[in-house]
Amino acid sequence: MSKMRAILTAVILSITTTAAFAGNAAAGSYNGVCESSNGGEVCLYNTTNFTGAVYDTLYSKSEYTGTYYGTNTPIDNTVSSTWNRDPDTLVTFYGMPNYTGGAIGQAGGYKHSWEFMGFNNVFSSHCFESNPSCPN
Ligand SMILES: [Ca+2]
Ligand SMILES: [Ca+2]
Repeated sequence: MSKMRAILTAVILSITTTAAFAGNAAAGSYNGVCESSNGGEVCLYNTTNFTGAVYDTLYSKSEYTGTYYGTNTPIDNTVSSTWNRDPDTLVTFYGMPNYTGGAIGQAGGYKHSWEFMGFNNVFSSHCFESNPSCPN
């Protein structure tokens, strides 16, 4: 009985530790840092080489209404490179809001510069394939 109690205590301690890490203020969506924690972010840059201002998010985004972190520059139709830091989830970018228009996928973990691929300054939404509201 006392052994079972020890095991339960260990499990509870483990959960508490995990919650403390999840609440770490240094990591998170839209903090200006492209991170792989919490499942991995997708990061949008308005430069072609993954530098400068970034829009980093853990989530699908049906309309590009935001601005690059710390700037007044809208992300809509200004994205030139992207980095999918979710290692195992495809993200699809769309030329129009609500996951419509021309579409191109980016596999987990990859970086792409869209300048030479005909998708420069066109993206207006993106969707992680794990999101049930994504098309197909
Ligand atoms: Ca981040
Ligand atoms: Ca667009």
